[in-house]
Amino acid sequence: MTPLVQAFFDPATSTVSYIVSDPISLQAAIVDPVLDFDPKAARISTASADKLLAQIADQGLALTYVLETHAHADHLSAAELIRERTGAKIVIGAHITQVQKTFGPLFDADDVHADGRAFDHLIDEGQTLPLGELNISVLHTPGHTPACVTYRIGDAAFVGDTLFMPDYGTARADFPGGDAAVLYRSIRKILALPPETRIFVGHDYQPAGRDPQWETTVAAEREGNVHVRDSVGEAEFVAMREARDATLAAPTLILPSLQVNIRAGALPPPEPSGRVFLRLPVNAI
Ligand SMILES: N[C@@H](CCC(=O)N[C@@H](CS)C(=O)NCC(=O)O)C(=O)O
Ligand SMILES: [Fe+2]
Repeated sequence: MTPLVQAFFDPATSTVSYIVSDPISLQAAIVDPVLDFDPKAARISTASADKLLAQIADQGLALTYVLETHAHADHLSAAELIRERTGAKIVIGAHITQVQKTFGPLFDADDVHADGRAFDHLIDEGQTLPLGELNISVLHTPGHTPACVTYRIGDAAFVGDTLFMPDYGTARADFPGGDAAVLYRSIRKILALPPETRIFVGHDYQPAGRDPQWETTVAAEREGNVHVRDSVGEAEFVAMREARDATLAAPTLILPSLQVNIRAGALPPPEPSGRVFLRLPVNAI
């Protein structure tokens, strides 16, 4: 029950996207694809998504799903682009409705319905989807955002922004709907999986300038994660996380990202002129 996992690191946002496939049936899913965005020129490009799709085509894989671990606040999602190009279905945690409810009004995004209809499958803990001979199962792992999920496929777990590599620690918990204690409990749930479970993280911020890394195990995280190794209790974690979050600036792309990602990676509808705008609400976050 071992899927093939191929990782793609985006240095601009430190995001790791994945192609995960069943070696028998060649059914594949993409996890957390990036839509490239240059904020200086408000220019979108598709090099990162093109690379994923070229790899899928080269390897003769059949893409069935785009799996979103959460509504990202630091990069735009290429889910909609990939759905348009391939017909793949977009999957996200069911609590995305809460995130849409928070951020739709912030952007006066009247086209965003807070019922998740922009996505194809809203999934929650305990639900599964088939991936060839393998199963995609879901853990609800909130804390970084209310809708964060972890996807388990065979011996692999795609944990999004919960824990990162052992030498970096964990995700921030200060976005709207985030909660450090809730994050701690979600991480403990992940770390209760079998110790040999392969963990694939959603970002790597390359501590001390080391090369990017994205794969570890439950055992290695329990033994050595600098924020949540087994000896760290909830109160200690929450104090550390809240103190650290108080020092963090907003992600560079938070405003462009959220308004696109609550639309499953679609841009806002065009204005009567035909031009498409992203909105920057002033003093709103
Ligand atoms: N400097 C980055 C920060 C992005 C960021 O805040 N990332 C979130 C995940 S979406 C996080 O958990 N960061 C942990 C940290 O910065 O310690 C940016 O501007 O994009
Ligand atoms: Fe995130």
